[in-house]
Amino acid sequence: MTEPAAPADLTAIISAQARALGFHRAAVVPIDPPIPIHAYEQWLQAGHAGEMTYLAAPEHLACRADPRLLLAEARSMVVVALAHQRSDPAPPPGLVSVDRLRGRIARYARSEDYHLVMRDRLVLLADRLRQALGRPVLARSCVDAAPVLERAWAERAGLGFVAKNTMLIAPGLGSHVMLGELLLDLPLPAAAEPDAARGAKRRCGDCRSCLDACPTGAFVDAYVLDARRCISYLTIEHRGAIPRELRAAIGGWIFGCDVCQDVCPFNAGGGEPHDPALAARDLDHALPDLLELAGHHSNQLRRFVKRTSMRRVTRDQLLRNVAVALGNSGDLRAVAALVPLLAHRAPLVRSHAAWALGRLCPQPGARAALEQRLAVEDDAEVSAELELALADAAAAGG
Ligand code: B12
Ligand code: SF4
Ligand code: SF4
Repeated sequence: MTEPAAPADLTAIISAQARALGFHRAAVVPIDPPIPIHAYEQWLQAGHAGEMTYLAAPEHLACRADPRLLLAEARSMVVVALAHQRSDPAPPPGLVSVDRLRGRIARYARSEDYHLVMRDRLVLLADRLRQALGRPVLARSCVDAAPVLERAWAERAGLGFVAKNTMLIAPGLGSHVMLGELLLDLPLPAAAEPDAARGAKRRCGDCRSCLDACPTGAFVDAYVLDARRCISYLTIEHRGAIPRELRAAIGGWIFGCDVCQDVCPFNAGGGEPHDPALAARDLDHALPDLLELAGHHSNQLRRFVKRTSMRRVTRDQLLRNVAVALGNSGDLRAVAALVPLLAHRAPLVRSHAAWALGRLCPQPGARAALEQRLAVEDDAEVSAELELALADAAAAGG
């Protein structure tokens, strides 16, 4: 039986146990005073949250303003960071290069779902604390979905700094880290020298690479993102039709986007190794084959997203995204994969397949397929997309 730890040692114990559980960074921060939410409220008022209306629900706002509403007894918070893969795999022999018919999935979503991985480890961390203290400890784990201002708390805890692309950058790890928290009823002092705070004072300086590189121009300003234009929002959170004027800029992304991180100098170089649990599941998740995905039936798509963060999208959304990426491929082979999607049961999929075929005209077959579908289509919005696609095709000489 181990001796119960003195409270003064707890911060060190937490840090050591978090490391033992695989977290790359961990730091403790008192929960009082809470972080002001006016920047967050301004962001909501400007409409930047788009359809993510849950972010503005009164109870959600109240919790963000004071995490004690998530756990009344909470006195402190452990903030953890877990690094996911930051590079793409080399194409295997036979797949000469990453061709245009390979889509792109944000790196955090190619692996086992980080929500599950981090939640399980935070629960274990709480158990180990109970053991160390030899008494019950009230704890609540939060990963992404809970109404916590995760980046701002991570910054206050000393894990890193919030950068112009709004990402939390942890020195030595870059921004390819996922965040989680453990609320505790223990009155822990903030670490005198928070884990990994070294270099946290380095900021963006004059750099603005991410702001300039964003394909859809989603940054209103440094530190302010209009989610409605962000590819991550458009491919994941947005349920309906993707605004036509943004589709071409989405390129090959079918779930999320990493562009504003890829251009960041803080992400250059190898960095510390990622957690093995957050490595890409296989080649199909690292370099998804768009033709194959477009032909998948429901069960295959369900298997593809199973236990990954991609569970968040419906199969229709995923096919919508695949259709857009195929339309952007400029590759003749995409036509044969898109034509069957014109007859898909979901109008959302049919309309995006129409747009994609319009972009691929004058490839053989694309125009004829659009005309045939228009003759039988009974959904007004899909018919309108078919007509626009035919007009695009005519303008392009198809
Ligand atoms: C909604 C949401 C989104 C939205 C909106 C993103 C956004 N920038 O606001 C969309 C769908 C677009 C999105 C996209 C992504 N997301 Co997201 N998302 C969230 C979520 C659920 C809430 C974020 C939020 O509240 N946004 C509103 C803004 C106003 O708040 P904020 O970004 O936290 O900003 C704070 C600071 O920037 C600070 N601040 C504001 N102005 C200024 C100015 C200065 C000078 C400073 C220093 C600070 C500062 O105050 C703000 C409020 O306190 C969080 C999880 C969570 N519970 O927090 C994950 C989260 C932010 N997302 C995450 C990730 C990984 C992503 C993507 C990289 C996924 C991808 N690859 O596609 C992209 C990145 C896009 C980007 N550049 O932000 C991670 C970020 C990890 C990290 N290292 O920062 C989080 C923390 C999830 C997690 N648990 O790990 N996301
Ligand atoms: S994730 Fe992509 S679309 Fe969103 S802000 Fe970053 S670069 Fe722009
Ligand atoms: S690309 Fe430059 S401006 Fe953007 S987050 Fe990185 S350092 Fe900051």
